[in-house]
Amino acid sequence: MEDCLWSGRAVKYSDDVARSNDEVAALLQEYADLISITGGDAFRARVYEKAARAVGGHHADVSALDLKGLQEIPNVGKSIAQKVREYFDRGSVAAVEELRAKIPDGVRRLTAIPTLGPKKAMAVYEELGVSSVEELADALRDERLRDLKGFGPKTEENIRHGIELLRSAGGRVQIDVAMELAEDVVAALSAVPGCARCTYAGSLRRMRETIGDIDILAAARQPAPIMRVFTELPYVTEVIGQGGTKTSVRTSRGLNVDLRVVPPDSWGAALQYFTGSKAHNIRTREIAVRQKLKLSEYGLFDVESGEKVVSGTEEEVYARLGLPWIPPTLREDRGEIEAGLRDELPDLVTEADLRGDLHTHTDLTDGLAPLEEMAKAAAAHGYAYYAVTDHAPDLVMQRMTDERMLAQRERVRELDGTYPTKGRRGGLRLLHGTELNIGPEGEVDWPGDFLAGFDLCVASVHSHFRQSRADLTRRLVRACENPYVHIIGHPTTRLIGRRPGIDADLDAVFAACARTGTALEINAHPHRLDLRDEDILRARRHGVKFAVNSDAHAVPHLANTRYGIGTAQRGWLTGDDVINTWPERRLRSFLRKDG
Ligand code: DGT
Ligand code: CA
Ligand code: CA
Ligand code: ZN
Repeated sequence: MEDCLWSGRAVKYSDDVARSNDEVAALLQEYADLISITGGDAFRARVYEKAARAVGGHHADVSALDLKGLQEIPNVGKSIAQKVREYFDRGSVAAVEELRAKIPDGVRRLTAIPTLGPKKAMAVYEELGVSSVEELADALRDERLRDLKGFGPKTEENIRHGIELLRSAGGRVQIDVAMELAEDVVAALSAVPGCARCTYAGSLRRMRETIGDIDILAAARQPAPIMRVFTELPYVTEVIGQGGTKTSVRTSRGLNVDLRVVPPDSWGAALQYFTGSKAHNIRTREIAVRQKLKLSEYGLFDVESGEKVVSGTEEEVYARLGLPWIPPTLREDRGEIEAGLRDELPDLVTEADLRGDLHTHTDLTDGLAPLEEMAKAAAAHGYAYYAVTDHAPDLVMQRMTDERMLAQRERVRELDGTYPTKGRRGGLRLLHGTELNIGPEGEVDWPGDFLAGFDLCVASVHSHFRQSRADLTRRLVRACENPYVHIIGHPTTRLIGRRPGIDADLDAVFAACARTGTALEINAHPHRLDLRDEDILRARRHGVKFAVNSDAHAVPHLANTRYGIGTAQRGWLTGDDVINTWPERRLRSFLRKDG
């Protein structure tokens, strides 16, 4: 369970000791701040503060320590050790997220500045009414921060530096951060009189897992009014470049936005150009050249006459090149041109194809919402079936027991079929499942007779990420061979920008999945997107089936499946490849391993 608070930052890979320990120290310090800000127990806040300092100064890499090792650090007790493990295993800590969610939006925006903690953010918000990075920069310039208690010249310098860091964040951001901002910009510009069309292009339209900058395209006869509204959007902090039809801006969200305004009769060519990828465009341009056409950002032209070929839509552009329309998620020059020329493009899976979600949590473990709320939301989403898969006991911090699991099962059975589903006949079918932990030897939490009681078992690696390649491979293959395991959850365990995937022989794992009828998850959380697109392409060649799951820990996470579907499309998957697009009967037959 993660929200977007930190995700506006640059995403970088780094795995060194200092980095892990600093991350945890910052997290614990933040938690201490959040406890005080939200009026929690002062003693408890101090306990976390002390632990933060101890972790920050610890000599060994805390990410490599287990619960016992963590508790050997001074001032780190069991509950803190569990939070640290949770952070490395899941990428976030439920208790921290819960408190973060209680903080006003303005304060959250301010804490996007890497050097501004929640306590100081709360102070400037409450004392000065400052609720954006831009306003904070103004307050700094007007020397209004000086009068606040606890704000010295050193603090000012830190904040100034933090704002610079945020603005210059040259790195890439996660797709959800970019998507939220892009949808906002598109909505604002579409409302401008004279704007005939507006959409986002670039890597975001191709649904890449991280986004360098946002490319917005608008069609209008008069660019000026659209440009003006664009530069005046509240989160635009600086105009970097401006020409007649192009404007580039920095935003307070940690990424830049490029806007192009083109005449309506060039829309198709411009959209095709700015969607990319560059590699795909090079191929389409070559095809154009062979047909005595010139394809550029300005449109499609006849080379001999120099005349513009009307290209109102992308379909027209592709048709002119002798190609069917190619879905943006395929435009990476990974064979889509050849497949298009042969008219063999895959019939890609879409969000509308999904009939259910097969990996979700409730507040019985680390989810935020009770079973009833999650199920109700799933029904409202239009799903036909929905699997509840809370954590199994080996993830000790989740305190699962047989009794609690069986009590949940009873409740799931009572609720099965009772939630009317939007646009479908019959109520939402609930499956009772669990997310098992794949142990260091490939073993899972429960013996077969207990596992047999579940409708569905997801099995995931949550620990011992640094075993040898041979061990990690054997571990995953064993999990596949377990007759009660149906889906391997977030198969590589990577966290985008934070933790690389485990070093296993994926081809061996994919072969085992195909052989045993075990599906691979495409975990749709934007921090994970695991499997990633390239691995999906490989797995598909082995004949593996997939499940696009939200791994939701709260109701809003159910909607993350859009990113999972984007990733599945980038892996060329069709509905037939994805088990949770199948009718319930076919799914149940797969789960019984009927073949
Ligand atoms: P990003 O921003 O790094 O996530 O990736 P893109 O693909 O959005 O790249 P960006 O923003 O530099 O450019 C947007 C699109 O514009 C790109 O996908 C294709 C097109 N484009 C940009 N520069 C070139 C170029 O030099 N040649 C060609 N053929 N196309 C280009
Ligand atoms: Ca871009
Ligand atoms: Ca760009
Ligand atoms: Zn999960």
